[in-house]
Amino acid sequence: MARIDTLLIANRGEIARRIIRTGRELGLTTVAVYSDIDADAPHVREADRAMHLGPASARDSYLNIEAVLAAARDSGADAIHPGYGFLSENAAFAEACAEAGLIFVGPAPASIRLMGDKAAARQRMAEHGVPVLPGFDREGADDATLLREADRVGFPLLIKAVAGGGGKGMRAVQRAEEFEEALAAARREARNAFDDDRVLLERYLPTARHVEVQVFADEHGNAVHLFERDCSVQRRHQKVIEEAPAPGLSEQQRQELGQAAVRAARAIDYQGAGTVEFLFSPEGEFFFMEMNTRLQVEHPVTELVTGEDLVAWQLAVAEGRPLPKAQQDLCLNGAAMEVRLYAENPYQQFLPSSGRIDQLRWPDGVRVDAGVEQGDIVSDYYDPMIAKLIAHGDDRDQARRRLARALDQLALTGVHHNTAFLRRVLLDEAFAAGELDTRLLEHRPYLLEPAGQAPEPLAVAAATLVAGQGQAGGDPWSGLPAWRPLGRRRTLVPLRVDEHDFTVVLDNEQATVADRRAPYRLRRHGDLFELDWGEDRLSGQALFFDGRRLTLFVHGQDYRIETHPARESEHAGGADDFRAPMSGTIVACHAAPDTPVAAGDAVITLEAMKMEHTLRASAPGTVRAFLVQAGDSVSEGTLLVDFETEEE
Ligand code: MV4
Repeated sequence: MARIDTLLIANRGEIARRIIRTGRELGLTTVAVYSDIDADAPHVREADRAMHLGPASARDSYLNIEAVLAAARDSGADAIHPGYGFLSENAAFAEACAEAGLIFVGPAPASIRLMGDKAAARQRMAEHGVPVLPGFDREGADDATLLREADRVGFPLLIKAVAGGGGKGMRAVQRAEEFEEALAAARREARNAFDDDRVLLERYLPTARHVEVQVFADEHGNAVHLFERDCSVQRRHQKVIEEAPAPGLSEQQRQELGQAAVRAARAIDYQGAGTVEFLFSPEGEFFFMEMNTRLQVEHPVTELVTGEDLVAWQLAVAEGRPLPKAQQDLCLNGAAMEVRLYAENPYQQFLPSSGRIDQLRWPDGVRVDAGVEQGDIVSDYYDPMIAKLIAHGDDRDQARRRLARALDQLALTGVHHNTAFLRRVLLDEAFAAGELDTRLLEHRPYLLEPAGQAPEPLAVAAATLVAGQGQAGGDPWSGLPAWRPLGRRRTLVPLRVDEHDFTVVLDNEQATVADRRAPYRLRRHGDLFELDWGEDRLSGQALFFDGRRLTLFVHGQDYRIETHPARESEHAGGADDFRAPMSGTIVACHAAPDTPVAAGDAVITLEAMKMEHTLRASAPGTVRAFLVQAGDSVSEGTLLVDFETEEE
């Protein structure tokens, strides 16, 4: 039995931190590696030691086998954990580790190689009674043979790259007439992507779920599964939400799936952590898709429902110890759900967004596996995942609601992110009902579209927060100019929410904005707030005061609120004639609404410091509405009149 004292983590970001955490708990010395731009990255700060690899580009650093092995040698590491991505499924790297006398925390090179060949994997599975879809996977078939076999397999079918995986180099073919052209395209794509143009054919299952099973095996002949995860919600083969257990499976289906996955692991003499992916049909049949020979991004949902530490399991297997538990000692507890928070721009086809994380506050009540903290950089060299948020609950709906609530309590600025999108999916009716399939997002394109929050409730929330400032000590918003009522019934708060100007009138527990007047109630706990305004309910965070700026985080989106819009702004025409020049009380409104007013006409009068000030139109126009009435107290800068100047 080998012993691991010093563990080098050949990765970065959240997964490096995740592995360091368990390494530390187990009393190991942890060694991080880093590229030029990661010298101050969180995983480097947290490891016991850190070794420099090379330039920022992954090829020169985290993918550089020689550099990683040199770092292991120089740091005295006896094992390397590859995490996911980078070198984790590189058989040559696993081999090089063995040759250098290092333990590779993962399966044997032969297992990685076999599962990397999708045709060989399919054949091996079929031989061992793991269900596969009808297909054709014989080595070295020419195009004429493939065309003949396509007819036998039947349409629609998929052409898959043998060297592919994760959806790369995949082509659906609906009819025989389209086959030859699709084959040529698939081969071209595969040659470009993998330098290998071999393909296989498989009957296409158009509506199916992605259900995968976590398996573990050791060198003593033990193999178990840790139940399944449903990862059906994907966007362009990128997983968006993962959960365990898969909703709607019967106990019998769950057992059959688990047993098939264990058969798959045994079929290739597997060791360590693996994931067997299945397509799960609406009829409840399942078919082998592929096997991932690494710890997966979504492993935390399995950890939350089993209570096991999968990294600790991996290290046990790597040391040659038996699996920590037998199948009958493993059980499911409740449900867990994970979302992947990405630095990407929903306004630009979800392109990666890079930059410094200016402001960041993680929510309570969920597990957060994050790659960055406030002040850290999301660079465009690596995967733009910021964090995974994982909720546990007694059942699926509780986990789902906890996760949605956590997204409401997340605060993040500096990069674009997909929080609002994730929240919309979590709250989607079909998703909430557990009606999962891999085309859920395709069928609901509106979930992908950025939907701006209706600004009126936001304005009310901002105004009440601002008006209520000073009620509790040590508020983050105590630096704001005060908008308290000056001894009278009404308070007016001028605001700019993004590009929109509002004046919110608060009186007698009623808030008025635009033409809507409704009772409001605001509750606050620290930075969190919850507003009821008529039928609307809005909850979020109010944060980060910067002079006159308030940032509200509502429903995953951040809104900049200026609480005292500057006079010299681009605000339309003569309206700025009618801001209160100083704090005071309205005495009279002179002009009639919707009636023309000439330049120089008196429009409104206020009293301040025992003097009356009459505000006049500087140009001809029309009073659209008075935003105040006689007797109101107003503070300096308050917009008093909605005034429209005449077109020139
Ligand atoms: C399929 C399939 C339907 N029928 N195979 C996508 C990734 C790769 N692992 C294989 N994939 C698929 N293989 C057959 N015979 C549908 C997909 C698929 C998919 C699978 C899981 C999650 C999302 C998906 C999105 C599109 C296609």
